[in-house]
Amino acid sequence: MDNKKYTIIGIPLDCGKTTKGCLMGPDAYRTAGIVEMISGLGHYVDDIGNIFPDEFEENNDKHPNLFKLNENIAWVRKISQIAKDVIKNSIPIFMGGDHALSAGSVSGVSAFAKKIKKPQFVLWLDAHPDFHTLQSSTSGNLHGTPVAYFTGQKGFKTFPNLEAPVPTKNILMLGLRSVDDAEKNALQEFSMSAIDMRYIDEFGIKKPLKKFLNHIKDVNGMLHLSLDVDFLDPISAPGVGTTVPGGATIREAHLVMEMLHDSDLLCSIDLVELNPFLDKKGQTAHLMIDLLASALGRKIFDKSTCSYV
Ligand SMILES: [Mn+2]
Repeated sequence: MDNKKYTIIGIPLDCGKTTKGCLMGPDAYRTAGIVEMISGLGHYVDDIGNIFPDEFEENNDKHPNLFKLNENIAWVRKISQIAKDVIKNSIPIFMGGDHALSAGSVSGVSAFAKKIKKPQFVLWLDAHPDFHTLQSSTSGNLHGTPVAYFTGQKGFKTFPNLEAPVPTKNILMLGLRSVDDAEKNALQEFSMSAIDMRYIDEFGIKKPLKKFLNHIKDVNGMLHLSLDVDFLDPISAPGVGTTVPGGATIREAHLVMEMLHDSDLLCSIDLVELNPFLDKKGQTAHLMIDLLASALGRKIFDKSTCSYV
């Protein structure tokens, strides 16, 4: 097995929505043993601790309908800077924090991909597409907007300048089951590969992912994984503020992670939306770490032990 170098970045960002608790995410992952898991698989791991944004103006009078806009912008700037730096010589794991952080992580890693002349791809595992613009968002919660930002949609003038927008055709979304009308129209307009649970029920999760991974390999691309807790069914993953019934099963999620490991394409990872305040005795934190372990090379068997297969 190839040993890799991972850098863990704690991002206690909790301003992408009004429900509080994601700020405890990084410490919950540490408590559940994320560092020990990664080193136990034979990898090198460096936990650089939690990061925080530079100073920002709290006053948000110009956009009162957007929740904590200035704080979100300050976070995106900081996360993007750190992402650009860390990805130079390791695989960053952005430990959230809510999904607003991906505006920073993805914009940072895609700027690096552009610099080394590789196409950036994103696998978005989520119940929601998070493809709202600042204008289309009715909730005003910015954790519903990162995909629109990092794909270069209009209306993010107040945000940090985007160095390398990710083309919408380079994104695969899996697990969708809560999409509002504005997002439905936008996904269709941009021909986004957005796979909902109905598709997964009928045809399985393997086929679209395999096709996506083969394509990334063909064009020598870089792959960012963004794993939202609410991709999973809330029965197995209750520790999130945006539960939607009917999500991916534990086995479906592990299959995705094992396929990601087999592809050897992962360059950066977000673990987002864990809310330990809503979790049940660490169940969700442990599940997220088990899934990460599969993506990093943990296997049930190294080889088949049965002569009948
Ligand atoms: Mn999300």
